[in-house]
Amino acid sequence: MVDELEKYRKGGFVDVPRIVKDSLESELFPGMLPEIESIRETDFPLFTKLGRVYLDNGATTQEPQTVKDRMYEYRKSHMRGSNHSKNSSEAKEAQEMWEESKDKLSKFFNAENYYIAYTGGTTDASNWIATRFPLEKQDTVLITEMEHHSQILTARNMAKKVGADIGYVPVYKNDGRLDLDKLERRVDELSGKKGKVLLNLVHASNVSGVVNPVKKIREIVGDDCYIYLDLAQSAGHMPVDLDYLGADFAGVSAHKMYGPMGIGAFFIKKDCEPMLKNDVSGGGAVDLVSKHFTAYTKPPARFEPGTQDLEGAAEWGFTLDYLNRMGMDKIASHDHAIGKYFLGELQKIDRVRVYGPADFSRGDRSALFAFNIGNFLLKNYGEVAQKLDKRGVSVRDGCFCAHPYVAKLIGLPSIAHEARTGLMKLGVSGEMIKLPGAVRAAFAYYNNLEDAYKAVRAIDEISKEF
Ligand code: ALA
Repeated sequence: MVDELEKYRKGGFVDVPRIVKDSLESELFPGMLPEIESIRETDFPLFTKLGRVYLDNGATTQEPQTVKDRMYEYRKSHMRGSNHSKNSSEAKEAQEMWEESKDKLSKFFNAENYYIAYTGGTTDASNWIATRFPLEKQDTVLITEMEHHSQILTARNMAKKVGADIGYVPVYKNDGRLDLDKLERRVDELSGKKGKVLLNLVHASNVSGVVNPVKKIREIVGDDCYIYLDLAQSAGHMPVDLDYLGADFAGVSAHKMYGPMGIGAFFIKKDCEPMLKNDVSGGGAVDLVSKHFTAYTKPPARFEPGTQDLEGAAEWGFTLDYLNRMGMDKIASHDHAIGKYFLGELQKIDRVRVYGPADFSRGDRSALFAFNIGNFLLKNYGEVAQKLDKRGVSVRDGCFCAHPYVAKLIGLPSIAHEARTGLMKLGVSGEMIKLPGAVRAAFAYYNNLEDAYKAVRAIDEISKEF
């Protein structure tokens, strides 16, 4: 395929407009969705109408028109009901929809051995594990260096409350992959110690695109270590089989998988449910309350106090129907095909440095790419993102809510990062203190080859301006 593609190289870049004109996309980029143009026309007409190349899919994704329409019809034809009322027709109907949506989630993630509680999103789910996990002084929370702040801060908060230890599992600075040997050593050391171990683990990184080998990690850490898995960046891009991966707990957001904003889910392996505390509570989570006693209700209701986002759940259910029709395998292949092409071209642009694995050969990379133009100390990422936006390309720039990981990937010594953070905590500010970041382009199944091509050409042009 590579050789074939080389025939279409013109002025240093693969001549995508010619390939498209000759309808050779599927032949030259195996794995691409053959129906991509009709998907865009039916479900994402705004891309063409507004002339946007949307590559900020790591931050949030776009919702298909089919899902929006279905939700609109649902709202038009249904009266609202609450999850607390039992006998009104509206409440019954709303609760049926809610159960149906949960059922769809359970099937989608192969999570029949899990309880599912709705949350506000992945950050909310990280906070849930941090408030409900029965951490004690003799326990340890392990956090990988590639975690999002929602995983780091919540873990630190929970550990601080009881005086438990925190440990970091290092990543390799060249490609951002997790150091599995060090993880194994760390867990071995802890096995002689009294106390539980909880590992906060991201499935797919929002900075480097590294996809962690969760199943292998489960084997390494053994059954005695609890794993909380952050699915924010993987769920919309690849099939996720929770039962196979073997996580004890997991969190996900609907809006990163083409669904509505403001709703997510928290998965709890049924065996692990009894240990979880009721520190987030309220109406609906109980069977009986007296002035001095509380009889909590059964899971998952005991994890879902208050009036829930029943409409969000319905909409998410419609999204899951849509994704099931598309097929997550096909979505993953498409992401890969476009991502491979984009990465190859990006690497050819002078002075562009891409972080994370340099290719897709090990099957542990997603189509999300953080990069810098020139030395990271230039801190030009904001300007690059603005210039891309002016050319119609949406990306995210900054430190992606993963400061320790970004610092390591760009090559800032850990001591320098600690010193900067310490100074900032003391109120010192200024350009010197600010952590340098990067620009990030993240693909989704609705991006086509031209999107990637336009972004590559724009980045090339911009690179010459610095
Ligand atoms: N964590 C999200 C991102 O990486 C918001 O953009």
